[in-house]
This record gives sequence, structure tokens and C-alpha cells, in this order.
Amino acid sequence: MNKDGCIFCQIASGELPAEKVYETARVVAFKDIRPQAPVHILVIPREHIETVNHIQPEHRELIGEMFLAAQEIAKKFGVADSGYRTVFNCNRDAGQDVYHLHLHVLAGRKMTWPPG
Ligand code: DGP
Repeated sequence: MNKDGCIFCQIASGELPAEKVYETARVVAFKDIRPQAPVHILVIPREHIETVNHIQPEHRELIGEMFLAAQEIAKKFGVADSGYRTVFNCNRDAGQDVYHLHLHVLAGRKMTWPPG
């Protein structure tokens, strides 16, 4: 169920190009176009879910699958042991730009805390 005009729906369906690194029936992961770390991958559900606030009980398994994807990606990029950060930005104050749920997987440099 693609949402009209949603770039991440279009990436998931292949209408828009992206450097995909992982794909299952329900989840797609691709390189972020504006990387904030040497490894910066976005994991998205194929289903259009706008924000963390829109996650429903029936999405439990799907959200788990997004984290299993992050785990596989970390292994694939050789950062599982050195470390990586997983982030969902929700709404304006968190800096969400694209309103299709996405899990950032960031790695390859030392992260700071607290985040900016
Ligand atoms: P956020 O600020 O959490 O909504 O993150 C959105 C991310 O999406 C941001 O890091 C840049 C990335 N992005 C936006 N448009 C595109 C695109 O067309 N292709 C790819 N690969 N990444 C995109």
C-alpha cells in the first residue's frame, strides 16, 4: 500500500533508485543520501507508517524485523562488535524530515552522547 508522493514508498517499490543493502518481504534497507557517519543505512517497512506515533499493536513483529535487519546490516558492514547507533526520529523536534517510518543505522565513527 504505497502512499502517493512518499519517496520511501517509491524507493521500497523500486520506482525511485536507492543503493539497497538488504531486502525482505516486509523490510527494505538502503544507504542514506546524506550520510552522517561512514555507515549510514535506513531501514524502512514496505508498509507506509508515518511516524513512531503511528505504530500499532499489529506492527509488533514488523518493528522487531526492522531491528533484526539492523543487526544483519551491522554484521554485513563489519560494525556489529565495534558498535552502531539505531535511531527513530519522531516529528519536528526530533528532526524527522521524511514521514515514512525509518530506522537509522549509524556506525564507523565514535558517536557522542547526548545527541545534538
Ligand atoms: P529523518 O531526518 O530522520 O527524517 O531522516 C531522513 C533521512 O532520509 C535523511 O538522513 C536523508 C535521507 N533521505 C531523504 N531523501 C532521500 C532519498 O531520496 N534517498 C535516500 N537514499 N535517502 C534519503
